[in-house]
Amino acid sequence: MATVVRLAKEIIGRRRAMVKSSRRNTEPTTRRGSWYDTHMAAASRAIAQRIPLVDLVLEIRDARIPLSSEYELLRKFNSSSRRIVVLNKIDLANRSQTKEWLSYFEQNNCICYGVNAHNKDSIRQFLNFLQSRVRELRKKDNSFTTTLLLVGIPNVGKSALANSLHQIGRTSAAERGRLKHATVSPHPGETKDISSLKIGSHPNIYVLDTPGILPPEISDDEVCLKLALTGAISNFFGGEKELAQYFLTILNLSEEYKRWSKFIHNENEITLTNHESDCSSGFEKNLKQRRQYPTDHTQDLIVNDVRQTLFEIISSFDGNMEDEKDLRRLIEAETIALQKAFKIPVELYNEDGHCKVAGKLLNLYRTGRLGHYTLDSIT
Ligand SMILES: Nc1nc2c(ncn2[C@@H]2O[C@H](COP(=O)(O)OP(=O)(O)OP(=O)(O)O)[C@@H](O)[C@H]2O)c(=O)[nH]1
Ligand SMILES: [Mg+2]
Repeated sequence: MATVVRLAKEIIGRRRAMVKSSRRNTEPTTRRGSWYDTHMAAASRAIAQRIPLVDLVLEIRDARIPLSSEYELLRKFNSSSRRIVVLNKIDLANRSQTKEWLSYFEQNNCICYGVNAHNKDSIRQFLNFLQSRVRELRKKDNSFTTTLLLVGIPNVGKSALANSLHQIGRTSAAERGRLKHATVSPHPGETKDISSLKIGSHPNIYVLDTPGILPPEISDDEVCLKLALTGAISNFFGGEKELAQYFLTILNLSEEYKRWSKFIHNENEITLTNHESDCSSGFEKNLKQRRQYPTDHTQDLIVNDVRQTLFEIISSFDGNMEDEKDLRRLIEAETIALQKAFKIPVELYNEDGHCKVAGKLLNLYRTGRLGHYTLDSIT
């Protein structure tokens, strides 16, 4: 982990120097985020006013960065029984590290729950958990309606969670026709207003989906990198190339790539691209379905080529991973080789090609097709 941190700092340092010189030193480089606009400031005030009025506050965090995705507005909120930390996107995080994080929060007297907003079973269980919390609350107070406030930094999946809870939780036939929909997007900053969705009847339970909020300034550069890599910040002062280098550092130092050895020589076989693929019967079902309904596998083949390329380069690497110079050499070799795997036209095999590789690599990482990494570690 120390190597990741050192290399991350070096990547940021290089980028800062570049940005500074391109501005001819007229503007200081700053960590003040261009993400914090008047919209976010207004939303932040509106949410702060709601916090004391609701029954429960669900702080949605990204399971890949359980600490770095902390919601600053809640730091001063000390009602531990009214606050639940929800680690969303568990399908993208390292499974055993998620377990460790959940027990870490519990040990620190924080109610915590891990969920995947795209998985119906996970949402059903989460809904049961929320209903039992609501029943606890109602023992003390008999009001008919319970309101849960979903808060979090941008892009952690608040709207996706609100939609899934709404779809599964609204129960009566009359309500089925009135399905609401919060807009979900891979880009941060999609939700602009607070909206209410019903997720349960008898007693009535509502969730309030809110815009994502980040602090105006983030002093820790590595936190900035993690937020940008996971998609919470889009206009990060570093570019995609730096982010991709950061991701490759993490990938090179993890064991994840070793799992790809078993797929590399079966080019005629249908490849694995999703999280279930690693071990479960879900994969076999998936495979049967794919065999029954042949589709365009171009994307799958590219993912397989990318895995194969990375596997071959890392496993034949003769340098020392703990040495930054060696690691940089490895990343350079990977970037060059990935141009072919990503089918980038040969005439772009230069800086342009490297930028394209970076964009495509980040996309694969963010959709979980290059493994499952938890970027924060418990110290
Ligand atoms: N793999 C995975 N993707 C998810 C999950 N939840 C949400 N997403 C994806 O993450 C992206 C962001 O989801 P949103 O629900 O728009 O996030 P948000 O927190 O509402 O974002 P803002 O409105 O910008 O604050 C979308 O591409 C979702 O499809 C999850 O549990 N797993
Ligand atoms: Mg949203």
